Amino acid sequence: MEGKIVANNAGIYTIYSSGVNYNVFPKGSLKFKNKHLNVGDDVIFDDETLVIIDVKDKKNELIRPRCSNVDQLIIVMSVVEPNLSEELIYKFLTYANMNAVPSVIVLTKIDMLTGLTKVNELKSDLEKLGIKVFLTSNKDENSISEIKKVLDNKVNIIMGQTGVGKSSLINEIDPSYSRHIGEYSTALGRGKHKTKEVILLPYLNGFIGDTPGFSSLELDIFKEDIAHYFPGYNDLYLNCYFSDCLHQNEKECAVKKEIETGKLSKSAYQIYLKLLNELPYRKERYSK
Ligand SMILES: Nc1nc2c(ncn2[C@@H]2O[C@H](COP(=O)(O)OP(=O)(O)OP(=O)(O)O)[C@@H](O)[C@H]2O)c(=O)[nH]1
Ligand SMILES: [Mg+2]
Ligand SMILES: [Zn+2]
Repeated sequence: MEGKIVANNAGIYTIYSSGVNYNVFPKGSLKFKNKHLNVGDDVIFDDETLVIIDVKDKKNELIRPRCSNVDQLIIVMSVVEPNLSEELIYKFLTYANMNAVPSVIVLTKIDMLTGLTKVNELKSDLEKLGIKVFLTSNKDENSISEIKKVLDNKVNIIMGQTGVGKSSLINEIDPSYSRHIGEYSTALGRGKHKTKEVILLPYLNGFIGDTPGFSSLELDIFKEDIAHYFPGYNDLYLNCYFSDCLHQNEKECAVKKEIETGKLSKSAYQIYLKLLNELPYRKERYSK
């Protein structure tokens, strides 16, 4: 039979197939073939002996959150607790572009913010790049129904820092998922890592993936990646004079040209420069 791995509990995989969940083990020979398994993998399994026989080729594979065959990333960020970080949003979007996975942004806890000017500016900057941005909060039925519209028939993976409200959002989409909700610790300045594992929940011919929160420092992104995959900059480097242009002070830079003519946002470029400054070189890191 064919099915999709929707959870992994200490090496026992839950496979979802035609509306039924099976708890199965991988067959020993899978390991010899050097095929590892992630949540999201499509597999062939025996529903009588309950073993996984083979794993199909992966369309893509994310390291964080660890999962395969992702159709869409739902990047969740709260406007407070933890505070909105434009840098982090652009970093997550870069990560989505690096993996060639389409993404949308969901900004949560709007109920806790007075004054939406900054948030709306960010929204409009991102929408100019064709990125959908949703502003939401618990019990805000209008925004939740707008979010639902982009989820069907896809494997949607929710990603974001701990405590931003990923599991809460999933419960708003369908309360029967009954995901455990953590709390935000003002003392720690972050959430408490309530969700520990990636799990796929069936949703309208597709899935929604709840995932553990992680810090942006855990993402392997380097200067070279940001120059190629920063939102709006994709492929522009091909028109820069230097093939390894970092779009700073190099001559005949295609990105700088678009910023001068107003095609690309100046404020996003400031974030780009900040990220570029913080991130290490991919080359240096591996030559150590
Ligand atoms: N005021 C307000 N609080 C929210 C909202 N969404 C989530 N919260 C609160 O934020 C805290 C964290 O929520 P979770 O849903 O557990 O966050 P998470 O992103 O799943 O966190 P991890 O599982 O640790 O990665 C809880 O105290 C929620 O009640 C919201 O829209 N408004
Ligand atoms: Mg959670
Ligand atoms: Zn350039």
